Amino acid sequence: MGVKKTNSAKVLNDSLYMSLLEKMLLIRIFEERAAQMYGLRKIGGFCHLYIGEEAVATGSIAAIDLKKDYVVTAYRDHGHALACGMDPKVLMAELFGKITGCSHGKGGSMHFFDTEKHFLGGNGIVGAQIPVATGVAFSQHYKETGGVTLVYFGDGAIHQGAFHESLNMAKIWNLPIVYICENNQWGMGTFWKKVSAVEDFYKMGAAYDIPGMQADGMDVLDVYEKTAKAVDIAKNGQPVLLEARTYRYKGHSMSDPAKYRTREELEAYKKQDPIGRLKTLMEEKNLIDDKAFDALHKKLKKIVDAAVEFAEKSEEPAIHTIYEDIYADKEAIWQL
Ligand SMILES: Cc1ncc(C[n+]2csc(CCOP(=O)(O)OP(=O)(O)O)c2C)c(N)n1
Repeated sequence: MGVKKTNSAKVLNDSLYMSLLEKMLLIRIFEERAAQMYGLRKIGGFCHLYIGEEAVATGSIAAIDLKKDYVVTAYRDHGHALACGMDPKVLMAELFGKITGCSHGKGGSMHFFDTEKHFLGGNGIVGAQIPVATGVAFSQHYKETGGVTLVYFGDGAIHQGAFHESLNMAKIWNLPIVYICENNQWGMGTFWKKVSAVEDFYKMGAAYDIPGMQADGMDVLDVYEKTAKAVDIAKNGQPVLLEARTYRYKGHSMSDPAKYRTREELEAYKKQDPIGRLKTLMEEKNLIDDKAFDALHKKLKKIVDAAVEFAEKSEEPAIHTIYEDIYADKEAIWQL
């Protein structure tokens, strides 16, 4: 067995391959089930699936230490929440709008959140999570916790002023943060090259003297290694911009039939499927075979089945709780 060292304390070894495969497969099965439940109208509101992009959250979050590091993302947040170790039951219940959900059933798909797991959402406003995460990194720096923050955003969000203002502040304050652009190539129905002055997003940090890196977002091992390097740099007070080139298989949200792209384009990316690629590599290393993969699939499917059952059986939040959990200060404006 070859052990590949990174600059970080973490190393790529056999058990890490297995845990990366397991995590990506859990995200895939969880989301396929969520799509099915959406079709049955068990889930309402917006629901953005991460299918195809699993390697980005899985590889990058595996490279950090969630005892002190933090994760902040946008509305396409199911994969990041699961990669941070959130319970699929609590997440499915949130999708179902039940009281047992992580946001008491009042946040839904876009507002997964768990402070204990160091997962700070789940944000619906495009780009708004970037300054929030910059603030989290400021706190880590100020309190000298030794932690870093990973913040994720899309190719659509990178052109927001909030991104540029955040990078400038992160640089002048030497913040421990890695800005991760999940370039899935489509901002709703707009192809990224139509709206971007640059073709390589990782270069956009240069204006703020922030180093950039690029990862193959369909390759979980590449994402892992690049993130580990970026985190080592960020820990020394140098923010980093990491672009992960990836692809979403489904429409922007459940209501989008994705007619703006060709079947050929989609099929080309499916051939590079991150789960299939890791499985093939693990087969070559004799770490897995079809039988073991099927057993793993079965085990994870049971976890997701249990999550659906839990969500089905849970209660809806009582109507009188409608104004709770809105403000940090319990004295909400309507009560004054
Ligand atoms: C400030 C703001 N503008 C517009 C929207 C509507 N909107 C939601 S998602 C989206 C596209 C964002 O694309 P991208 O950043 O590439 O992320 P992806 O959905 O591909 O993950 C838009 C325009 C919004 N939620 N917030």
